[in-house]
Amino acid sequence: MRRGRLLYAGRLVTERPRLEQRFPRPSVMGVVNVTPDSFSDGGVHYRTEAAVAAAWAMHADGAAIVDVGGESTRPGAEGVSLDEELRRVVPVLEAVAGALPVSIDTAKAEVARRALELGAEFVNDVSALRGDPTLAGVVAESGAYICLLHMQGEPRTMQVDPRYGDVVAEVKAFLEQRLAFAVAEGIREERVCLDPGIGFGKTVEHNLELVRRLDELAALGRPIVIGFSRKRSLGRLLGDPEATTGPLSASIAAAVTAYERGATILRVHDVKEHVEALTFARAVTA
Ligand code: HH2
Repeated sequence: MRRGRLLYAGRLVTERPRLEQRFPRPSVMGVVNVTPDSFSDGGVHYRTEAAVAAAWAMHADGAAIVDVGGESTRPGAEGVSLDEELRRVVPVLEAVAGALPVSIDTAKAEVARRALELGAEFVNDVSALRGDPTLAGVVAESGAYICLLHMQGEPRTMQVDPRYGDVVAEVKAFLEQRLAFAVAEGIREERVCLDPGIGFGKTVEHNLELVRRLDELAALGRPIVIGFSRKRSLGRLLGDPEATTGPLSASIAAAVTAYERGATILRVHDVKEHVEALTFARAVTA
């Protein structure tokens, strides 16, 4: 094998740059939920053709990567079976992975393995390697990038009554521990990014505090991912106590604010508008 290259799934894969080189600040991750029940889009990308078209459109609009997922993690969601998750995402991955930059949003090793074989380069794991004991090995072997996300509880119950002493200190300690676990499992630290998990077992105030003190999480030395797009905290902050989503305007403000406090990757549904807003923010701060 030539120096600087590695073999995965029978193919030579050029060694990847550090995550922060591959995804400079700010980079936009476009969300493609191949689900009938996601909180944010009501299933508009559930059909393969719709998901593929959305992925290409997000790429054209400036997304650095598109995040394809087949299982909703919205509050109250039940998990889906391996077969069902594969049935949803594989046709989409066959059409786009390798042709444009793709992340797979999964906690299942088998889904990640199939996605990486098809050309995905990034695993977005909301379980932070706590869900499937074989996922870390799949990521390590493939050399993929990975996002580790903080969640209190599990999607079915996480929004029932989330509590913390100091939310930032607890999320930081968790992410530091999961980063150490990933590295101990053979994943290179330079391929890992961290996500405080906006809305994953957090109140509105917890989510705001995490963005307010994002510099403390950035001090862990790894790029930070923020996914505030369309989340219910935005709608609730704006005065609807029953909101299950939030508007685009507040989503953009959240992304720009997070970027200014150190976020690297912004995970969003409305790529064009976020790319435009972040281009301005970057021009001012760069
Ligand atoms: N949020 C959701 C799903 N995956 N991944 C990361 N890294 N960060 C996030 O904040 C995040 C995530 C939930 O949003 P969405 O995918 O739009 O909804 P659903 O889980 O209902 O499909």
